Amino acid sequence: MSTLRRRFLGASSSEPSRDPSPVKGEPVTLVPTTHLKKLTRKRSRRWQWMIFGLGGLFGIVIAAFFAQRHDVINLEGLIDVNLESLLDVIPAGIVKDARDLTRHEREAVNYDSFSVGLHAQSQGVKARHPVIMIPGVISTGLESWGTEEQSRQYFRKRLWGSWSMMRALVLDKASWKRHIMLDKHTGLDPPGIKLRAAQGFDAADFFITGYWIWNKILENLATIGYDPTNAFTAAYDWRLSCKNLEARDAYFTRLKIHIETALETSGEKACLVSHSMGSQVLFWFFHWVASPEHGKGGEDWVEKHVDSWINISGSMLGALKGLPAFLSGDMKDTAQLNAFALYGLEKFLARAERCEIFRAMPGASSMIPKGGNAVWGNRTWAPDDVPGQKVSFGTFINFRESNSTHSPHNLTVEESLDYLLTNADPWYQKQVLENYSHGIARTAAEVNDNERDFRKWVNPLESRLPLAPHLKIYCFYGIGKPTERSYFYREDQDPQSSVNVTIDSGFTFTTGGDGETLVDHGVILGEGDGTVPLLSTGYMCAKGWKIKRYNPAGVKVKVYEMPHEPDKWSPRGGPNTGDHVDILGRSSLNDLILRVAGGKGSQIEENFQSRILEYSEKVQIYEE
Ligand SMILES: *[C@@H]1O[C@H](CO)[C@@H](O)[C@H](O)[C@H]1NC(C)=O
Ligand SMILES: *[C@@H]1O[C@H](CO)[C@@H](O)[C@H](O)[C@H]1NC(C)=O
Ligand SMILES: *[C@@H]1O[C@H](CO)[C@@H](O)[C@H](O)[C@H]1NC(C)=O
Ligand SMILES: *[C@@H]1O[C@H](CO)[C@@H](O)[C@H](O)[C@H]1NC(C)=O
Ligand SMILES: *[C@@H]1O[C@H](CO)[C@@H](O)[C@H](O)[C@H]1NC(C)=O
Ligand SMILES: CC(=O)N[C@H]1CO[C@H](CO)[C@@H](O)[C@@H]1O
Repeated sequence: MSTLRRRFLGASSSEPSRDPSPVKGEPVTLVPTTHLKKLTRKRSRRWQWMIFGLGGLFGIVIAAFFAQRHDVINLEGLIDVNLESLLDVIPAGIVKDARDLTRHEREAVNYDSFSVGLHAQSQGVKARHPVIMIPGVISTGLESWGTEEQSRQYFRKRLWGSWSMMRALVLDKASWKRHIMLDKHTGLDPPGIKLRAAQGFDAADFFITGYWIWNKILENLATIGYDPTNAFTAAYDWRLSCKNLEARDAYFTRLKIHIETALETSGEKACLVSHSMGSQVLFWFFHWVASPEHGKGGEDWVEKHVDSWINISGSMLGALKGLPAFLSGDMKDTAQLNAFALYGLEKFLARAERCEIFRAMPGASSMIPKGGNAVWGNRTWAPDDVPGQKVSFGTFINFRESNSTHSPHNLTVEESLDYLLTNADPWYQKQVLENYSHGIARTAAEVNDNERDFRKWVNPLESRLPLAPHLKIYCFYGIGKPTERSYFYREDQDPQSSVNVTIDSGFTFTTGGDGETLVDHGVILGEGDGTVPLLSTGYMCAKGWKIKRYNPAGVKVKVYEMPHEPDKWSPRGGPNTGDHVDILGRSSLNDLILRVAGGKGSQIEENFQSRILEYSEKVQIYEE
């Protein structure tokens, strides 16, 4: 077995995994649609397009189907009735395959509904701790509440995460951009425009109708006795920085009050469930709530109010694929939810425009990788390199050849960040530097001081876990899905382009031999959940929080890794997917959540299958 293969299968298992990994003898593309192998890359893109378009379609008639919104939706009827009227905006090719898709989607949505909950219930697991869910970046819908002339047509429509978004994007791009982009200097809505996060379970149960996000978890929670009185989705406007989330929406104040009320009414501490960027928001909350200048809850607030934190696909150290988006507006089609939401962006916006939009979403900048070279490696070495690897992951941005003086040399993650900041407009530079921090605190004294500095609060390498000795943290994440780790870039020759560099997407190869590395369209693939690299999901849980200064109270941290074993027939990967987003529908993940919420988390055994422990030892962060 090649190194590459072993790596994607998880290192410690020498026997073949139940469902062979995506890497099956044939070159892997970044599009993880193994179930659609017969489709070409091009078709599968079309397919995303279709889901997107169709999802929006359902949105339009959503009211009619509200009662049966989950699972079986009568797609055929919808298509006949509505597609005609929308042909002006949807490319014709999409319509053709609609029926095909309908079938796929229905199968995909149907598997296993409620079954995990029923099984847990039969084993005596029942609702105990109030559950509060904090969704990830991009998956929360954003609604327009502006009442000025330009916004009236969008009133209470979702300009993010619905057909309205697509429609606005196609019909009036300038207006859509004006709505979605925050003011460059305040990081808040521009004058006259008002976009707010959708609220309640509806905010994140489905991204677009038929495309579930949290709905499976809701089904299973309901089966063991949860309902709106003891479960709650704390949706937020992910475009905002944490600081502005509080300033504009009093988001953290509301979250605090909600958790306090939950304790008061149920007599039980809360179980917090966060996904992806939600983990960062929650981590920030823990600092905020204890701070005498901010939440005023006191150092023991978390200890008194929170039983457990389930941290799903948490990306504390950032998602590397965010950097190219900010740097050059590049978005590889990863068939993730992101690509899904962003597909329209890719289709209708030039790279420079996308770059501009991303930069005008300060919340998303919290995903910029943290820890610098100590975590991500230098030009010749990275902690997650395997022996014999030809191109180290450490050079984050590789230039094959350099033509002009403008072109930078190869860059590490740390250097890329500098490059990004020095080349970006001053307002962006200012926003990032004034609101975030990407370094490492090497001493306990430094960590303690940082409790007073809100910029450090999304970075677990510069701030600590709450002083809550009875808090339990569960880190659940997928492994074994090829994930963007570093890039080949080239200079952008296009004189129209204001972005000087771009991913060298004409470049695909495997290095072959021992230490094989896969480069797909300019992207060097490493380990992870398809979106977030293993180092980012796993490091803090496996090692970082064992370092005293980052976890002085000794909060218990349990890791459960879930290998990516997608079903071939299911567009969403089925019950054993490890994908960053689709994992929310994974059976074992649902089962674990129910156990923790039901107060039986202590029965969960740790499960390590990747080489994260080995890699973590090589990360250059040590006890004081
Ligand atoms: C990169 O880091 C490795 C491991 O610490 C070290 O051996 C190597 O000399 C470093 N290389 C450079 C170019 O700094
Ligand atoms: C940058 O990296 C590429 C591939 O890793 C290598 O071929 C090239 O020589 C490097 N360039 C410089 C200037 O180091
Ligand atoms: C859990 O959360 C922390 C902080 O949010 C993060 O460092 C860690 O990587 C997360 N991982 C998972 C998978 O839970
Ligand atoms: C270098 O410049 C030549 C001529 O201008 C161009 O054809 C080539 O694509 C450039 N190479 C890179 C890597 O930009
Ligand atoms: C592109 O390069 C020019 C010249 O070096 C520089 O002034 C400009 O800021 C760069 N633009 C971006 C977006 O990096
Ligand atoms: C986006 C954001 O939160 N920007 C803030 C960054 O920090 C400065 C200084 O505290 C604020 O003025 C910005 O609003």
